[in-house]
Amino acid sequence: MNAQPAPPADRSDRLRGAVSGLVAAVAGLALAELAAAAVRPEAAPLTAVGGTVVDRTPVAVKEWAIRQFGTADKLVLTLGIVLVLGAVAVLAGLLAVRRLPAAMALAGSFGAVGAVAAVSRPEATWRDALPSLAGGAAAAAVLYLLVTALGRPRPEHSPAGGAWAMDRRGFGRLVAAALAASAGAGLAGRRLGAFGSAGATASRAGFVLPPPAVPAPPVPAGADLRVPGVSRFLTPNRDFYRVDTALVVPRVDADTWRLRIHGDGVAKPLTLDLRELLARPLVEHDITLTCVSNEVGGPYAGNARWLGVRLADLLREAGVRPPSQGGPADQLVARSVDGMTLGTPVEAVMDGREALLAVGMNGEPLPFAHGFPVRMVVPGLYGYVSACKWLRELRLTTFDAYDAYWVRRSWAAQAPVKTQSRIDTPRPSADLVAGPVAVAGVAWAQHRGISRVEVRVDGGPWQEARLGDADGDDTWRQWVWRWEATAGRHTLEVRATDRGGAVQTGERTGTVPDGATGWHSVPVRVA
Ligand SMILES: Nc1nc2c(c(=O)[nH]1)N[C@H]1C(S)=C(S)[C@@H](COP(=O)(O)O)O[C@H]1N2
Ligand SMILES: [Mo]
Repeated sequence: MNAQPAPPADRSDRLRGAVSGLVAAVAGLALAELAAAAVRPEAAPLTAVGGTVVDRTPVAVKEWAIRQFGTADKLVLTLGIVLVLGAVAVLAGLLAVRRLPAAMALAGSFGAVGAVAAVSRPEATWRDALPSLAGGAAAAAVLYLLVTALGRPRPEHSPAGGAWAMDRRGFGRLVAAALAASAGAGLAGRRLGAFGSAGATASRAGFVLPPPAVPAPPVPAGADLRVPGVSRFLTPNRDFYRVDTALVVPRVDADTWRLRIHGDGVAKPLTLDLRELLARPLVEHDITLTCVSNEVGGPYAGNARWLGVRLADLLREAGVRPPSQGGPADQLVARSVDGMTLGTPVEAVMDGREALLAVGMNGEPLPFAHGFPVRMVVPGLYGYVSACKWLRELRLTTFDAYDAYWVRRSWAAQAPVKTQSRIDTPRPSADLVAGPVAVAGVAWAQHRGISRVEVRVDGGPWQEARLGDADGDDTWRQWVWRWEATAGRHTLEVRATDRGGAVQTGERTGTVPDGATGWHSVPVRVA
């Protein structure tokens, strides 16, 4: 405190201070959201700070968060940031009652934190600082208004002797006005945001998938065993898992989209727009996509019918040769519009497998969340080393010369998919009745194929499951095993064998650095 100590704050002062701080924060955020809708969605402070946290979170914490919260991890992250912001807002409000300038400076400096985060995001320009700066200034201004306008010292009316006796009704009105203005700004931001992405939305709505020059054969009738509780053979787009670092889904306008192909050994660099890309023959192919972050038995796997251009053909057109034919580049680095980088072996992309630049997913243009307008899909590789969504650049380089995003965060540079199998039914800890029980699920070993699935009960002998028909080697396979369940507690386990004869290892490892191994095991109770 300074030379003229203010009288001690009483409870209502503190309450008013805390409320003022929170209202100021809400107002600041709302204005920032509105401004971000005008600048670009990624520049919103919560999004920018959230993105920075995502990029800087240690792998162990991130894996823990994915385990705990699954696909809701982004929501949890945003809530966490909101909580921290709320706590600081309350502190700033308490401070404001006694030292208003310091509290305003605190509010402003929080805006500055958002601004620094925003300009440090991939593809950001200095304009990205504006929403946060405006938000910080608005928060400081609202704090000032709330704390001063009704804070005239009126000691004679204040039996408690507090210097900041408050006119409750007036304060309440001011708070209500600030909140109403914030809600208005928030709504306007929404509207403006939708307007900003209207071009992208229209470009997707108007996008008619061209017919494939090479259609995929129909899925064999017996691929889907139709056992209740088992994942459908083709995953509907709305159920397809989503894993990415984007806190706001990029909405790319197909009409202005461009793809650039360049780098080491690219004799003829290319820049293509969508029409030029689609002038090439389109291939349709069924591929199961899996995430390296998937725990044994986890949900991050999906199977879709993709439509796209053969990546190998496009690379050859650009003059690229794979390392086995003397090409200088062994890594293909895909970059997305949101600055994500994924490194794929050039050899794998050009070895004859159906590596695609996909535009279609299960007969629809890619959903925005899955990479509209163009993404990569490569059979046999985990998503983080192959499946770049919202693709915008392909650069040829070497693994020695460049580490992609996840490789800088302790994941392996090379990550072929590991053979895995999952029990979809019965669910863990299910209560069953003695008698026949269908134990069933899926197994995958993309680009090698699945030749056998076995199940065992309580560590007993392995028993062969019946397989669904194979739809090529790049997709998962369903399996079912009929169990004569007996009363008691039991543990079911599953393992798969690929077409090369390699049996899925039972050794339990975590997801880092190149994918989990071990057998999925499900405890059940039989009455
Ligand atoms: N631009 C971009 N592409 C990305 C990612 C990402 O974070 N950003 N995540 C990758 C990862 S880790 C996986 S597993 C797949 C998931 O694709 P999906 O969300 O369509 O299932 O996308 C890949 N492509
Ligand atoms: Mo992933």
